[in-house]
Amino acid sequence: MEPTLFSKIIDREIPADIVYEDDEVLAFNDIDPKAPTHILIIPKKPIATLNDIEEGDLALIGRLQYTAAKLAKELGFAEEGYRVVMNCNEAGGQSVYHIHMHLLGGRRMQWPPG
Ligand code: D5M
Repeated sequence: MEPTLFSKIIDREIPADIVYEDDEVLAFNDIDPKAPTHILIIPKKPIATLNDIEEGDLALIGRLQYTAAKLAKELGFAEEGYRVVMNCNEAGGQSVYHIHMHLLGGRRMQWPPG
């Protein structure tokens, strides 16, 4: 897989506003926030799209969701509510081909999304 913007953030080749990191996961503020809190949670393992997840990645994907809930609790909007979104491929709105979970909080969300 070609290095993406997000692998460069993992490798500290380009800066990001990192809010959480462990051995497997990195979370940083989205550069173009769509809510008062908009964090991207990514695996350090490069996986291009949701379609490329393998059975061996299942715990890692769970860790992304676990991290989202943990951050929502720490930031104080877990009870009020929040949204997580993962876009897949062009029609799904994916622009960076390293899977990422958007954590959006701090405002009331609309449904359906655009
Ligand atoms: O989401 C890709 C997201 O990545 C989009 O919300 C903008 C964000 N982005 C792009 N470049 C950066 C940098 N350098 N730092 C932080 N956030 C960034 P997608 O679901 O692929 O459309």
